[in-house]
Amino acid sequence: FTATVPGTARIGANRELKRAVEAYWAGRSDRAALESVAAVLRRDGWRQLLTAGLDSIPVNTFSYYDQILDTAVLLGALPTRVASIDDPLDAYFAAARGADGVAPLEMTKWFDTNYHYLVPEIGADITFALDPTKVLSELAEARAQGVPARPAVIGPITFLGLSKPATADDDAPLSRVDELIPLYIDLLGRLAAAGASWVQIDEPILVTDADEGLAELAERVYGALAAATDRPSILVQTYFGDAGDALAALARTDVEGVGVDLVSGSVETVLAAGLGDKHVVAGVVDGRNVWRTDLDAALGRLESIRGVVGTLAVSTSCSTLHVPYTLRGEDGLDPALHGWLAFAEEKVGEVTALGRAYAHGRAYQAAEFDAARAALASRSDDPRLHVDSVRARLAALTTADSTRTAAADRRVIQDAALGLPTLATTTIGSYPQTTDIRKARQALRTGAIDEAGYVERMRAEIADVIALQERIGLDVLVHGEPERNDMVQYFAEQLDGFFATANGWVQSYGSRCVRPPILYGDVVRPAAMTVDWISYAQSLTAKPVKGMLTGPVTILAWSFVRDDQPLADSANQVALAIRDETVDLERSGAAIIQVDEPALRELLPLRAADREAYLDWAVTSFRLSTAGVADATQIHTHLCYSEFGEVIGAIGGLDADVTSIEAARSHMEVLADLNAIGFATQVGPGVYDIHSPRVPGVDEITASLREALDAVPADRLWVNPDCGLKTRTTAEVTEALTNMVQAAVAVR
Ligand code: THG
Ligand code: ZN
Repeated sequence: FTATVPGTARIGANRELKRAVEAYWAGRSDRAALESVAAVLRRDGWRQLLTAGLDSIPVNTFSYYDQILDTAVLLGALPTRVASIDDPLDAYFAAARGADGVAPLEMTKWFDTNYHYLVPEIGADITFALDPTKVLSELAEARAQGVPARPAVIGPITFLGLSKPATADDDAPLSRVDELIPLYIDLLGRLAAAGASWVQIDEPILVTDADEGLAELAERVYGALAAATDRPSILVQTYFGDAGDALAALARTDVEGVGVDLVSGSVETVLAAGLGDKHVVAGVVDGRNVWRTDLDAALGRLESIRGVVGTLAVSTSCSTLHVPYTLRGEDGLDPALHGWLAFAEEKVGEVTALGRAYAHGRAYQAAEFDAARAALASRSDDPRLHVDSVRARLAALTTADSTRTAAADRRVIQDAALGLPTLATTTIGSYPQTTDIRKARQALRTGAIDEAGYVERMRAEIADVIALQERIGLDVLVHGEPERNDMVQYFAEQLDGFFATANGWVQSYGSRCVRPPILYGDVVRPAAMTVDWISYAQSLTAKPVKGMLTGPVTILAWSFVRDDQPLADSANQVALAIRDETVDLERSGAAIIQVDEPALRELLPLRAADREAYLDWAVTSFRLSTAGVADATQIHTHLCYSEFGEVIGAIGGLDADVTSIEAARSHMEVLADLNAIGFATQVGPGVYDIHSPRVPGVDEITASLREALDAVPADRLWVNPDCGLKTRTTAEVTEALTNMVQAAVAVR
C-alpha cells in the first residue's frame, strides 16, 4: 500500500459517540441504539478515508472508551473484580468508570499527549487468554463494505509496559511478555484466516526510555511473531518520537513493515537502520498538531529515504485521534488562519497528495503543492507572528525577572500580612459547574441573554460559592470559576495570538473531550482577564480570596502550539501575559494568587536525554509568570494528574510559597519525595480524593492529615482537597468540605 494513517479519532465529527455512550450510561437508550451509532461512525470514517484516496485503512481503531482497555479485553487481562461481571459490555464499562462496589481502572496520560488511557492491573490472578471478538468483527464489517482493511492492535511490549502491577508484590508486567507471544501468534492466524493481508501492531513505547533493553526485547518478540507461519504481513508501528535503536532491532527481524514518525523522529535513524527489505510507513504529516504540511519539505524527507528502504507508504506521524476532525464548518476562523491549518480530514488529503507525488512526481500534484507553498508564505509573512513589543520584552529578560526574594523571608512578611491559622484550609479553585452555569453559557452563545445578563448570573454564582465557603468555615476562599469553560480555553480566548475553534473537539478520555485553542502568533494580553471576577468575590467577604490563573506550561500543553519557534519562547510569551495578570490582581487587592500547573509532568520528554532542558525552560517560564509581585503576595500553585517522581526537583524549583498537590491516592508518598529534595516551603497535599463521588468522613480526613503531619511540620502544612471540585455536586462538596474543616480544627 502507498498511503494510510495509523489510526483515526472515533468520538465522531459532532461527538456522536459521546452522546450515544452517555445516553446509554444514563439509561436513556439501549444497547442496540449504541451499537448502531458505533457502526455508522465506523462506516462513515472508513468511507471518508477511502474516498480521500488511502489504499490501506486501519480497523479496530474504533473504541467505546479506550484502546488500551480494548487490548486488556483482547488479552484476557481485566482484573478479576471486573472480569467476574457476566456481560462483556457491562464489564467493559465497569473497568472504565466503576460500577456498584467495583473500582474502575486508574487513568493516566497516553505518552506526552492530553489523551488518557486506562491502566491495566496485571496481578498473579491473571491468566492471559485471547478474545479476538472485537477485532475480528470490525475486520469482517469493514471487508463486507469493500474496505481494504488492515486490523490494528496494540503490541505486547507497549501493552505491558503501560500496565501496572496489581499489587506491590506483583512483578513488573513487562516480565510476563513471553506469556503473550502465543496469544499474538494465535491472533495472527485468525486474522489471516479472516482475510487480512496486513496487520498493524502498535509499539509506541519503543520511542521512549521507559525500560532498559526495549530494543533487544522488540527484536526477540517480533522475531518470534514473524516466525509464525500462518499470518498476515506484520507492520510494527511506532509514533510520538524517534524509535532509535529499536528500529535497527526491528529491521533484523522478519517483520515486513515498520511505521516511523518522521515529524518528531529523524530521517537519519531510518537511513541507518538497515530497512532495505522493509515496507516503511513514513509518517511525514504531523498527526498531532494542526498546521498545514510543508509538502515540499515532506516530499524531500520521503525522497531522502527512497532506495534506502524497501517500499514506502506515506502516512501521518501518529493516529489523528489527537487533532480535530475537519476544518469544514470552521467559518468563524480568521480566513488567513484557515489556510494555514489542516485537521484530520485535510491531513488525509495531504497524505494522498504526497503518496501520488512520491510515485509520479511533484508535477502530478502541482496544485496541492502550490497551495501549500502559498499558505506557508502567508503564515510566515503575517505580522501577528512577530509583534515587536513582545519580542523586545523577551529579549530584555534577565534572571532577575524570574527571581523573587528568598522564600523564607517572604514567608515572614506574608504570615504577618495574612494572619492565617496553622493548618489553613482552602480549596483548589473550581466549584461545581452546575446545570444553571452551563445553561447561562449556552444562553450567551445563542444570544438568549446578553453579556450583562451573563455577568449577572455568574456574579450570583460567585456570591453563592463565597457564602457557602463562609458557612463551612474555610480560611482562604476562591470565587469558584463559574465563568470558565476550561482552565486553558478561558485564557486563550482572551489573549491575542490564540484562536479558538468552533467544533475542534479532541477526545481527552472516554466520552470527555476538550477543544484545544490554537497558538499561532505572538502573545499579547489586551486587557486584564480575571480581575473583575476576583475583586467582586473579594468584595463579598473579609476572608482572603485567591486569584486563580493557569500557568504557561499548562496553557501550552493543552493547546496546539506554534511549530515555527522553540516551545520555550512560546512559554515565555505566555508567562509574560500571566505575569501582567498577577500584577493587576495584586494591584486590585489580591493578597494570594494561585497559578496552576497541572500539566507540568505531561510535557516531560519521552527520552531522558531531553528532560533537563525541558524542565529548565518550564520552571523558568513559571517563575517568570509569578515573580512580578511583591514579597507580601503569596503565590500558590497546584499540580495534579501525575507521578511526580521525575519532576519532583522541578516542583522545588518553581519557588511557589504554597504548593497544593494531588496526594490522596498516592498516600502521601509525594511528601516523602519532597522532603528528599529538601523542599521547605508550604505544601497542601490533597487530604481526600475528589475524583470519586464518595464523601470522606471526618475520621478519614483526620487520619490523612495525621499521616501528612508525619512528613511535614504543622507550620508548613495546608489542608485542601486534592483537585478542583467542578465535576462534583454541590451536596457532595458541602459535606466533604465541612468534614475537612472539622478535621483540620480537631487536629489543630
Ligand atoms: N482542560 C484541558 N485539558 C485537560 C483538562 C482540562 N486535560 C487533562 C484533564 N483536564 C482532562 N480532564 C477532563 C475533564 C472533563 C472534561 C474534559 C477533560 C469535560 N469535557 C466536556 C465534555 O466532554 O463533556 C466538554 C467541556 C466543555 O463543554 O467545554 O468534561 O481541564 N484543556
Ligand atoms: Zn488538580
